[in-house]
Formats: sequence, structure tokens, C-alpha cells
Amino acid sequence: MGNDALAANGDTVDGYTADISITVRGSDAYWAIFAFMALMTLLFIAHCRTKPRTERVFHYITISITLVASIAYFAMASNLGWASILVEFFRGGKVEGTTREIFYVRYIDWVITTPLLLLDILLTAGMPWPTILFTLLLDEVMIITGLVGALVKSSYKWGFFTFGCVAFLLIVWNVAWVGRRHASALGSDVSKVYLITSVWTLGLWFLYPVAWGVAEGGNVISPDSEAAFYGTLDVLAKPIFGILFLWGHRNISADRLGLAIRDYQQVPRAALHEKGDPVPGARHGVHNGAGAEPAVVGGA
Ligand code: RET
Repeated sequence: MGNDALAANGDTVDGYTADISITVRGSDAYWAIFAFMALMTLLFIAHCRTKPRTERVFHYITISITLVASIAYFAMASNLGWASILVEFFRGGKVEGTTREIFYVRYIDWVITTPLLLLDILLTAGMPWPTILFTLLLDEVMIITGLVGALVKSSYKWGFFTFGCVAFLLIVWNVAWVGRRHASALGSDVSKVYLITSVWTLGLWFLYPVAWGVAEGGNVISPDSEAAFYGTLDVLAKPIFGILFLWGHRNISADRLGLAIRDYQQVPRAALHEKGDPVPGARHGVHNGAGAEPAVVGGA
């Protein structure tokens, strides 16, 4: 069976068009990446099940990353999740009024998955949670300004791009400098995993604004080349990163990183019977006697 995504969801359906859009080659590339992301998601799930529940945090995060990416690639392969935007620069003899297909679904993917990638890395460094949260916020600023810029038709798009680049540089600072110091305090094995995965990540992430500059921003490359450019980066930054990252973590327990995670069998009995509170009452939030506090079940 051939790829009929363009016919089914083509850009002339309903009279809604973009002059510059993907061809069947671009769609095929997106399908191939969809299949790879989905396969890797299943493999990460299978591997996760070999671990005790208390050692699964990095698997859950990494699975979420490739799972969300799979869905975004399904959309793009189907030629869905895009908006028709007037280009600022006309290439190849095209005239004023030319529109380009801008895949906003890419940014919906990134706004979910790039904070998760950073979370993987920064939890490895044992970074304090306020710094982690702030870095994730910077990441959201970077992605959302990238999206807004891509949807703007005038040169003002570069203003949003600049905000995104500034946010990115602050992220780079936190990962390359602050995170590295935290990781090295945790020992040479943690430090090594941190170094490898963060250098891999930052090296790839620097290429995203370049891709944006020649695709959504400058309209220099075609949407098919855009599929190949972002597609290659995404495969390296997500599933290949995931393999590298989970492999690096194989002998590092969550405990080492200061992550207090426990299964229900590990809840200390003392915590349940604190202050002599019967456990069932506490579970239902019923206060026992005047001023008695419900027992804290599963507290820190
Ligand atoms: C944008 C444009 C605005 C300026 C900058 C950008 C950087 C984007 C990055 C995206 C990373 C995406 C990943 C996806 C994985 O599948 C938004 C392109 C700096 C770094 C890792």
C-alpha cells in the first residue's frame, strides 16, 4: 500500500493551501521516524519492566519522551498539525503572497519533551529542585518563542527567535556549568554519565536554532529538507540519547542522586502508627478524637 497521506490530508482540501509544503518523500521520512520512535518506546517499556518500581524514574521520563514524539511524527507524516504562513523571504522565483507549511505540532511535542530531557539530565546531577524548575521554565520560553516566531510572517519573527536564543544560552549555562558542579559532587561515575549525556544534548541542541533559521525563519530549505534536518536531530536527541542515558544509569541507583523513592512495602510501619492513629481512619481522612491529626501515610 502506498503513502496516501498527502491525498487524504492534502493542502488543497477545503481550499486551505500552503504553496510550499512537504511531498511524499517528506511524508515517508516522517513515517520512518514515527516507526522508529514507536519501536524505541516499546523497547524502553520492556526494559523498564526488568527494574524494581523504585528504580524506574528515568525509564518513565525517557518513555514519555519517545511516546510523545511518536504521536507528533504520526501527525506530521499524515500531513497534519500545520498552519499556512506567509513567508518573509521569497526563494526560487516565488512571488509575494507565497505561503509555507509550518508544523506547529512539532512545538507541541517539544514543549512537552524538551523539559523531560532536561529533567533526565538535571536529576542525574542531583541539582536542587528550584534550579531544575527554573531551567524547565527557560526551556518553555525557548520553545514557545520559537513557535510564535515561526507563525509570524514579518521580520518580527526574529525578535521571538532572539528571546528563544537568550533562554537557550541560560539553559546551556545551567547544564554546562551549574549542573556539572553538582554532578561531580556525586562521584566520578555519576559525573561521567552527566558529562557524556549533557555534551551530547547541548551539541545537538545548538543545531535546532540553525534548522529553524533556514526552515521556518529564512525559508531557505524545503519542507522535505526540514523533515530530514529536524528528523535526524530528533532521532539523535531522543531515542539515541535515551539508550545512552539509560545505559549510563544501569549501575546508579536513584538513592545515590538523592531521590527518595519507595514502594508501598517500604513504608515504615512506624509512620503508619504514629501517634497511635488507627490506619483505616487516617486513610479516609477521618480525625480520631479531639484535635488528633491523621497519621501521615507515605510522607517524606
Ligand atoms: C528554537 C527557535 C528559537 C531559538 C531556539 C530554538 C531551540 C530549540 C531546541 C529544540 C530542541 C528540541 C529537541 C527535540 C527532540 O526531539 C525553538 C528552534 C534556541 C533546542 C531536543
